[in-house]
Amino acid sequence: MKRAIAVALFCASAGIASAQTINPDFGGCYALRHLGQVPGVPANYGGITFKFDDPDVLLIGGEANTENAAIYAVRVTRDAEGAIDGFDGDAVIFASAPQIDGGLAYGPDNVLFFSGFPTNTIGQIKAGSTSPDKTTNLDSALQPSMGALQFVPDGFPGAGRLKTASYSYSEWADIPFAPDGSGTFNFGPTANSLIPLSDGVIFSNGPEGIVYVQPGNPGITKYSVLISEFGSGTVSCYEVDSIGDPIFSTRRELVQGLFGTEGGTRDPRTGHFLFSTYGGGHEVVVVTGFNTSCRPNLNGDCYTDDADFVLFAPMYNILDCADPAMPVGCPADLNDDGFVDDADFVIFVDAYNRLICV
Ligand SMILES: [Ca+2]
Ligand SMILES: [Ca+2]
Ligand SMILES: [Ca+2]
Repeated sequence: MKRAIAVALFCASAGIASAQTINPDFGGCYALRHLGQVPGVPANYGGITFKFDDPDVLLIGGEANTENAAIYAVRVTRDAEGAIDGFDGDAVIFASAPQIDGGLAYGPDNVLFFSGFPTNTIGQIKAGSTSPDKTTNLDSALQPSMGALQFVPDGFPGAGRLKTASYSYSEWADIPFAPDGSGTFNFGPTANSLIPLSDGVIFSNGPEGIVYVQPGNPGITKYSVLISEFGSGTVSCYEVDSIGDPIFSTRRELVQGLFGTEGGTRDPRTGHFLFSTYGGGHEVVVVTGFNTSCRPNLNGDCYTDDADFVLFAPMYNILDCADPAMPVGCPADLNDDGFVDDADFVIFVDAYNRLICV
């Protein structure tokens, strides 16, 4: 078992954090693991994701924001606990992706979507294609330029919706989309929602990567989204609303002191969070300590233990999620059937017996 070391960083009030740290307010369960540069991928790095049919192949943008940009594929290596610890050989070109920025994600039918900067475009690459099958400008829906994009994963509020964010305006958008009959998709013309990701200062946070994280992860008790923020040199965590949009007032910085925070994704095997950096060291960083599913960890610390049972038991006694006495969100309804009963207790006990959520 590896434990994160909570590093207290003290810096002058007017100074800039010079080291990369995990915010200890998240419980001390997370740790940074620097994988370094990806062999064979030219700087600067853009978005990252895992190949839809191989959880050990990482896709990453190279020569980001240029006409020559491409998506590269590289196989990852893992330690004895299954956590990613490096790369196996040189990356190879997977597909061209002109202007690729921080957004790279699979959508319906395993079409690979990427954001383009400063063109404010979404490119779409069908499975098997080695160049974009379609590129669409989104100026009518979103202030130029993206930035980021992501689809809300299954099981989250707003599952299946497409989210983007303007880097230049630090503004988040929910974008409508529909099949175009050719295996790709049409967008817009206007956003379903527009959410400022700054407190009024244009170019402040600079969103680049979007990654959803579920409750039960340390320090996270509600459905949330991590945003790689280039402008502020952070990865920040926001609770999300009923359609998966971030609630700005809940912003908390998870990783601080970064330079060039770019795309983000999660390891399909472990749930660990990975992000790339653009410029500076241009590298890939893993944040260990996330899990794929640990909702019985009701208090959001590192373990499922007696402290969680103390929260579970009264909800089990209330039983009905519709009962006014039930805590908001009925968090102990672990199978989402509207009741906290023996079926949930079985799920709870399994996690309790394992103690550590991995
Ligand atoms: Ca960028
Ligand atoms: Ca706990
Ligand atoms: Ca239940």
